[in-house]
Amino acid sequence: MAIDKLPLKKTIVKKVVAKSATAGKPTAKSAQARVVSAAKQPALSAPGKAAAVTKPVAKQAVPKPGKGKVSGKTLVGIVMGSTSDWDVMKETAQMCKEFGISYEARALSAHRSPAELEAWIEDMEKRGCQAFIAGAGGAAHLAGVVAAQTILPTFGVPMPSKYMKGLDSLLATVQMPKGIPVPTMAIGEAGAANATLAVVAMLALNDPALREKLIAFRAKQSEKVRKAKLPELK
Ligand code: RP5
Repeated sequence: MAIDKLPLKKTIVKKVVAKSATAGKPTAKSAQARVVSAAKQPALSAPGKAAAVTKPVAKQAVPKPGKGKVSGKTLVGIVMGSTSDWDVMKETAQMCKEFGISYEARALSAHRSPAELEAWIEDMEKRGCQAFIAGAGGAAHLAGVVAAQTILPTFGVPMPSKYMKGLDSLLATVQMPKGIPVPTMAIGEAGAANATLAVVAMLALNDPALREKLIAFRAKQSEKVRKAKLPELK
């Protein structure tokens, strides 16, 4: 249902970050995700229930289906226009895993499966989602379409594309009309990882444990740079 048609109580205006959901110890269960083939996507099941899972096109290992929850909430909705985006978008999921944040990853297209996308967004809101990350390539409308249907922060990740090297994806994602913002990341893996880091920073505002994790992450990163040595000349 489009957000302008929702009665106010159905939107998530008053939802706050669930401290308990992100402050707990990360477990293997906490970061499991679903990746569902857009092409083989069945009609979405009832809210809260997982749709049937099919094999992604990409050859790399994909997290086991289901159970992408901590304390009953799925905090981050990761969506991509095609399973072919997973190779890049798995960086978002990986970063969620690193911070112990629950997520659900889906392949749903703004163009090829708009009804399923809309239903998923609504379902995610009901399940306590706090932010969406959307990655798509080419005429990349996905992040904008997600942002148009929710008031939750929605971050865009432009996918590299075959002929225009992701410039098309970047412009399509970032050039949003006034009123529906899509904070847009860099093209590719760095953008995918940074999208999650942006969500982490947002959630950390109300979650001291997550804030500490983010500070530790930055410190570790700085230390790595400090210790880095350039190779000697031969
Ligand atoms: C976009 O078209 C997807 O996000 C993907 O980046 C691109 C190509 O999709 P496939 O043809 O590989 O499914 O919608």
